[in-house]
Amino acid sequence: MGNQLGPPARRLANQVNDVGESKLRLLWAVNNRWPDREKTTLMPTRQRPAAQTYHGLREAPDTTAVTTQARAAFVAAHPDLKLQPLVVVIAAYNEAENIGTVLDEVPQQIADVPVSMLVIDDGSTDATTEVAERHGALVCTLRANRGHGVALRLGYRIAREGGAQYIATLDGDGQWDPADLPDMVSLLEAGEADFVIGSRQLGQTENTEALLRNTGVRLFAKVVSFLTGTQLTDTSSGLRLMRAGLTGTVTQTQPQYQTSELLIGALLQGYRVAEVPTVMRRRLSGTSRKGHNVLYGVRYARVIGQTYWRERRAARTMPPARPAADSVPAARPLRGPSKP
Ligand SMILES: Nc1nc2c(ncn2[C@@H]2O[C@H](COP(=O)(O)OP(=O)(O)OP(=O)(O)O)[C@@H](O)[C@H]2O)c(=O)[nH]1
Ligand SMILES: [Mg+2]
Repeated sequence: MGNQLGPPARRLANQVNDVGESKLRLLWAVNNRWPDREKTTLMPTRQRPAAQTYHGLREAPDTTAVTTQARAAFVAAHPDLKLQPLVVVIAAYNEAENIGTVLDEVPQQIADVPVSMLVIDDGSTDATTEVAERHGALVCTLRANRGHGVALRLGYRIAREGGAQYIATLDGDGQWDPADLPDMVSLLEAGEADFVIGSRQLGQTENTEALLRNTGVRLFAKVVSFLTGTQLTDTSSGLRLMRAGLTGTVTQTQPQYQTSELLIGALLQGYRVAEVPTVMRRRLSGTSRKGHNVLYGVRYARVIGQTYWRERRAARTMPPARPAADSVPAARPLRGPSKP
């Protein structure tokens, strides 16, 4: 298959590295399918770390191998790990300049609940892992970038296995403020919700010039509200808090566009979702690792549609996943307290 590529594609393939893995990925991107390893002739490569952001709507075929290896290395480095009841999971990709400040903002206790910090470094080519470790986080490092969703799922799994009761997510660039977490924890502690989202629509965003993104946030919130019957204002917030078990029962397959998949799945499985106002800040430094353009919006919309149909079908045939012991009414629109 490699021999069928034209000179420009071959030149490009030569620039990619990671001992063949990235080259396979590039061939896959060019041909829109994963090449047969046996039949692929790989050109000699320069040894450089992988540096591509993964944007596929399906996991790359080697994702399980990459995450299994990362988890095994993490477990070997931290045998008998016992995490605190609240684990803050941060998936980071090339955030060495920001991750230290983000971690420094996370308190050791949130609403009296002790906190562990877990960073999943998704194949960064900078010093994200080293900086995160210096700032007190446990770090699990993937050898190649396999997507925000993949990294978070690995983080959720490690958190659950370490005994977490609640899992919070933040981004690695400082846009979400952990100062909002105490209100969110209180809602879970009071048994009023299973999943709490920090909403920039109920609060505000400092990225007022990002018209396309802000319009998308409003539009997708309306679409998901309509589909799920739950009034939502922000479906793509990176500031979230949930019961740890929820992350194990909601189906998640998206490598990159993971927020709406988790949210729609949770709602259709009967989990109660609440929103609290938050301020979305500007990135501490650098530019978006994902990019914001029409294509991003189209992919996001596709994930909403696919997830909705999949979960609706599943909801018809399976009982709700939310544990019956949580003896509070099933999903209903809920809002957290407004900030003064
Ligand atoms: N694991 C993983 N994380 C990613 C990837 N791309 C981005 N991230 C992380 O996901 C978070 C959000 O990504 P951003 O690039 O900041 O996207 P954004 O917040 O929508 O865009 P900006 O507002 O421009 O920052 C950050 O913590 C990134 O480091 C990726 O491919 N894998
Ligand atoms: Mg960001």
